[in-house]
Amino acid sequence: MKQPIKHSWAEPYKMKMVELLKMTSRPQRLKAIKEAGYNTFLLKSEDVYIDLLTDSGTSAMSDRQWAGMMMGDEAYAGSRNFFRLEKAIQKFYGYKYIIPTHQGRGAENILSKVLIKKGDIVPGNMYFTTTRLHQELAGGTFADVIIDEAHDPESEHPFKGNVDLQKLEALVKKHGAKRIPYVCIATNVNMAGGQPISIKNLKEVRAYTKKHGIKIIHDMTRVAENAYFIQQREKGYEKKSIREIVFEICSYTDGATMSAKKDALVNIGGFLAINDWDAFEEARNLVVVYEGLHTYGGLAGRDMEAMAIGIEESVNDNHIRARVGQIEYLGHKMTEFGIPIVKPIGGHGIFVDAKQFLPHLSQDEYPAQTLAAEIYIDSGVRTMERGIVSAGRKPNGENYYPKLELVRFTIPRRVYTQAHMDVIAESAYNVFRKRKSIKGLKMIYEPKYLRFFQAKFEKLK
Ligand code: PM9
Repeated sequence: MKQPIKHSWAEPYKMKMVELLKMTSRPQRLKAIKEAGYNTFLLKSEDVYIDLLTDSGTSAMSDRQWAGMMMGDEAYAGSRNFFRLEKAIQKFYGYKYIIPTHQGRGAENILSKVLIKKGDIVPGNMYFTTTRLHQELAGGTFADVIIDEAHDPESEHPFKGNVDLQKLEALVKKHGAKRIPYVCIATNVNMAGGQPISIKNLKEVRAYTKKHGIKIIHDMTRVAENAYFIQQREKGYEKKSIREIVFEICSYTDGATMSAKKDALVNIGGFLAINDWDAFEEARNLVVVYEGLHTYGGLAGRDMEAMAIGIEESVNDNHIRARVGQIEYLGHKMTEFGIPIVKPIGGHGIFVDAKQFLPHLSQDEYPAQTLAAEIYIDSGVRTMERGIVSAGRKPNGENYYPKLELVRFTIPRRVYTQAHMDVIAESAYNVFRKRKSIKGLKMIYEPKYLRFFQAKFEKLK
């Protein structure tokens, strides 16, 4: 008798409704990208075939979530959906006090204003664009304490999101623990390619920060994906459920900012969670200035209900296995075509190494921005630059030159099929074949903040 075959990662859901997509011709796409200043953020979504710009707010909600939307209690104060959300966060993540916000950066703004004083240093396991900007606007300076392997697309380290404790210790020695209000720990580090932190490393960071009276704030935007990699790769966690691992991760931290538009499967929403009463009290007061009353924080009651249900669905083992399985399928396909991607394959997308893909372009010719535009022209697949444009400028005006110059093929949750993954890989391959003839870009408009969203470019001759 032959051995049984292990079931593949097939989706634990079926389709009940579909959204029709517009197909475009190459001349139409050439015109559209030129008009968009070669910035995929400035394309009209109806000119896009497969949209891999982001996994943020692009998930397909379940029938349970849509049913929950009908149960929205739109009272200005004390909506029952807020209490449902508060309960879900306490149950699945274990944080004590909760403030809803319109999305992740709303929580980052309030947290930074509450915890950071001018001149403070905020260590983190790699920067994220909005997170670092809010830290800087509050008078702080971000310091990268991620392990060196995270900056190397070729490194196969299983936990590239880990903190280098020596880097952290050097900061504490240099500035003193009093100047470090918290360490920001992201689960499944976005800018590193969706790479996880291990429980072992997180426990070490907890022990060290506790000794020095420093808080850990958890950017838990993709915590369930991180938990999946722990389950697959970390000794002792093979038999634990995603739900248990997520809860354990949160237990080593003092609070969290969450963009619920990713792991938590909603189209809008976020929250700030904190265990310390005094910090919570101040945050609860500030939220009324920037977001709305502390029981809705910029959201409708129905949004909070969908989030409460999404949180529960996001920690389901079958869901997360299919989620990451689809990304691994695309990553293997790209690797078979010889396309250089960040290794190991991450949790929310495939990150193509534009420096290796277009080695004839200097970083000042924007290789990742160029590649994202070329992929769109080839097939109508929309991706996103994660390199020098995203990195922006230092407060003194100099450009950051990040080691990683990547194009992110971000996969929305529960949206596309395996055949879509095939088309995406084929398009990347078509562009790869003619890569030597591709010319770079020149920036012709640069906004002051988060320039990658609105910058405009022109083709170099
Ligand atoms: N991330 C993303 O596409 C959306 C905006 S930037 C293109 O990856 C982390 C780790 C994020 C994140 C957003 C935010 C901010 C915080 N932390 O977008 O404000 O990946 O909900 O969250 C985006 P909001």
